[in-house]
Amino acid sequence: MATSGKVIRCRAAVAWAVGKPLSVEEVEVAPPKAGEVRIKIVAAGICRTDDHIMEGAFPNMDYPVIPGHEGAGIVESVGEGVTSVKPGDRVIPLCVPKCGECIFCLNPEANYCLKSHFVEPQNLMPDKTSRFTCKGKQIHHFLWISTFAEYTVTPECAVTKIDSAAPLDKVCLLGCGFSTGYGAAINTAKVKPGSTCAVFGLGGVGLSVVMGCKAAGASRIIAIDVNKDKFAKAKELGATDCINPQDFKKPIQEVVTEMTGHGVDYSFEVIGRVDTMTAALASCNMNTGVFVMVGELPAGEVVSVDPKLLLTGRTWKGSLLGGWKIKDCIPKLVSSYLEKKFNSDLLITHTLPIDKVNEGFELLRAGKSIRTVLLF
Ligand code: CND
Ligand code: ZN
Ligand code: ZN
Repeated sequence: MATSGKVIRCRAAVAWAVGKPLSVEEVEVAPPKAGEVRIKIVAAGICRTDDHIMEGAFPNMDYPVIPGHEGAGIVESVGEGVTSVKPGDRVIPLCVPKCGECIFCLNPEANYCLKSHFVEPQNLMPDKTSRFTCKGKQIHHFLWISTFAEYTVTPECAVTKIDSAAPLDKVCLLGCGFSTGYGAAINTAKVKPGSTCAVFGLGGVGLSVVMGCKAAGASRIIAIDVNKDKFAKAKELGATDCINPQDFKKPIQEVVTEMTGHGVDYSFEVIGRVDTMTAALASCNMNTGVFVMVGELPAGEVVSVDPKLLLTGRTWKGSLLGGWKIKDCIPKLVSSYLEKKFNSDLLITHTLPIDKVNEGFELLRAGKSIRTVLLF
């Protein structure tokens, strides 16, 4: 391509400091170095995790930074030695990479590679430099993929090729929200047919958990949110009961336990709060109940629990990116999307140009959107 090997000037949403709205700027994006890929991002979804950056709640974050970890695009150019993608390929950047060599990449049961952010911060490329500059300043990467940029650079291990027929403005959700929620039910909880589930939080990720529980054959799916405007969509996607904790005097875990006799088989927290994590844990049955934590607590916050809750047999699990081995699984999920095995389009409530990125975050905070897709 004509731009190959050159610096590209383009738009990106930059978080200059904690507590400031994003600012859409012209940035310079350097060509990919060896082992790296430069991607023209076509569409990016807004996930709550990006909001944590602006709040200063995301662990190990350096500023200024370009957020965004859900997106889809087309490879513009590749650095030396890159073999798995070539210019023109449609791709999804991966917020959990696959180095392919670490003990967890080699373990079929694990998906969190040792090159991932919580192990080794990904604010810079693996060679500890950045490909982004703006107004003469170095701008940091986020999770190695920074999808809120018209062009971004990722290591090859953080990008995967998808079917060229995939509509990028739709399958961008498979980069995080949909895959995270759907996989939490299918891979992490391993929901069984005929079982009962409770899902706390009905945002883009929580509603994807509802879809996963339904696809796995759950007979009862209790959807819980303080925003009753989320209930219609939850029912459409498979929830059998929708409840608002604010409508009850007693704690919501008691309500769920009474509704089901002894608590659900599987509970999920998809909000990122201490109180709802404890409530979700206590909502699954004391013997075989499985609680899956998907929501992310602000950096430094801790949950304290009565160990008796676990002593009787409950299991507390965490799930990142739905437990998928993401480099291999995303292309398969895209194929399933194209075969209409699930309809993640139902999660997209708004589409905005990148210049209106802050409007997208306001819609999310106000509980008016599920997923907003930003278009470049
Ligand atoms: P979003 O903000 O869209 O959804 C959260 C939902 O929770 C909203 O519908 C709220 O109304 C609801 N809610 C808020 N407070 C309460 C409460 N006290 N009781 C009941 N419901 C409440 O967020 P999202 O769906 O984009 O993300 C959800 C969480 O998942 C968030 O913590 C995000 O950081 C995390 C996440 C995890 C992962 C992963 O890999 N584990 C990946 N991406 C995002
Ligand atoms: Zn690895
Ligand atoms: Zn996310």
